[in-house]
Amino acid sequence: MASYKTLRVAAIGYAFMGKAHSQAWRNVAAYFDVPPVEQAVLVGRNAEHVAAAAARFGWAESATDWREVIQRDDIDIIDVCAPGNMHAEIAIAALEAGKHVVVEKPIANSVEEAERMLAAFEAASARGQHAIVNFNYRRVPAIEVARRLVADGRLGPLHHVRASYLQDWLNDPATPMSWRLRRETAGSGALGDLGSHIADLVQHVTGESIDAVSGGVTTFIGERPGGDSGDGGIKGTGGGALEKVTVDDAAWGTAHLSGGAVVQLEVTRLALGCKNAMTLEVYGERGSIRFDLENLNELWFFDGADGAGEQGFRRILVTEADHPWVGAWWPDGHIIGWEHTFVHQFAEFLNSIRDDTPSSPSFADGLRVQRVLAAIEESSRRSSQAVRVAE
Ligand code: SOE
Repeated sequence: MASYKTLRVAAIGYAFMGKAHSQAWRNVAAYFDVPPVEQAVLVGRNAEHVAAAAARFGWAESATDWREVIQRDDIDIIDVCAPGNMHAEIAIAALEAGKHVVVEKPIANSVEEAERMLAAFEAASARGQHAIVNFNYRRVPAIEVARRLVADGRLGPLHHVRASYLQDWLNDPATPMSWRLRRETAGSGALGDLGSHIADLVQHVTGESIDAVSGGVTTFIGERPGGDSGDGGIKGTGGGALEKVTVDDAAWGTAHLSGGAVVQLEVTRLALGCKNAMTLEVYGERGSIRFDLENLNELWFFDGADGAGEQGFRRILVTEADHPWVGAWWPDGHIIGWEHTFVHQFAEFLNSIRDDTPSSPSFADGLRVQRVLAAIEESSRRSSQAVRVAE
C-alpha cells in the first residue's frame, strides 16, 4: 500500500467518551491497515486532570484551550468528545480551520445546530476534508452482517422493525445530577443519548428513512442531588442540594419507514436490570433478524427459505475472520467487545480520508437523526399526534 502521511489527532474531552476514543486511537493502526495515526494532544479544562489523563491514555501532550489547538498546523483531526452543547461550536471552528472532524453522538443538541454543522461540512468537503458522527454501533460486526442480509434481499420487503435501548443507571433517585441531566448541556435525556443510536441504526440497517413518528417523552425523577460526578456523568458521589432534572428519562415512538414498515422505538435509563440492552429486530416477508447488544457477538436469523420442518431462528456467531472487521483481531471464535466498535469506526474513517471516499456516519446522517428526535419531542408536545420528519 502506498505510504500516507501520519494523521495527528487532538481529542477534546477526556471523561467517559474521551477514554473510549483514546483506546481506539491507540489501537487502530496496530490492528488495521490504515494511515499512521498519532495521539498528539488531549484537551480539557483542568490542566492537572487533563495532563494526568493524557499520560494515562497515551497522548503526547495535553492542553486547556481547544481554540488554540484547532489552529495548530501539526493537527489533522479534531475529535470532539465534549458534552453536546459544545459540538457545533468546536466542530464548525475545526472544519473552518481545515481539520477533519469526529463528533461523538448525537451530532448536536438541536436541529438548527446540526444544520449549521452540515453546512460547514459541505464547505469543508469541497476542500477535501472529512467528518463523521460517531454512531459506533454501526461498527458492531453483527449489525453489519444484519445490514448486509437486508441489503441482499434476504429479508424481502420489511414489515416490522423494533428497536429499544434500555439502561438502568438513573433508576436510583440518589444518582446525582450531571451534564447529561441538564437540557442546556445535553439537549435531551434518554431521547438524544440512546434514541439517537437506535434512530440511526434503524435507518442504517434497513437503508430506509423514518418518515413520520408519533411518540412521547417523560421524566420519572424530577429532582436529583447536585454535586456532579467527575466521570462523564455516569457515576458520582452527589450529595448536594436537590436540583431540577430538565431532560427526559424515557422516550418512545411509533414510526413509519419510507418503504412502509412500522417501527417501534423505546429508550430509557430507568429499566432496572437492563445494563446496556439495545435490541434491534427486523421482520420481513422472507426472513427476520434479532440483535441484542448485551450479546453483541451473536446475530439471530430466521430464513423463511429453510424447509418447513427445519425453520427456526438460528444463532450466527459473528466471530469469524470472514465477518466484517473481525479478522483484524483474534483467531476465529474469539469474541470482541464494546470498545472494539470505536476502533472499527476510526479504521473506516482513516481509510475514507486516505482514499478520499465518503465518510460515514456522515453529518447528513447526524442531522437526519436529529430531525427524528425533534419530531418525537414535537409529537410529545402535541399529545402524541404523528409528526412528519422534516426533509
Ligand atoms: C450512556 O447512556 C451511554 O454511555 C451512551 O452515552 C453511549 O452512547 C452508549 O454507547 C452507552 O451508554
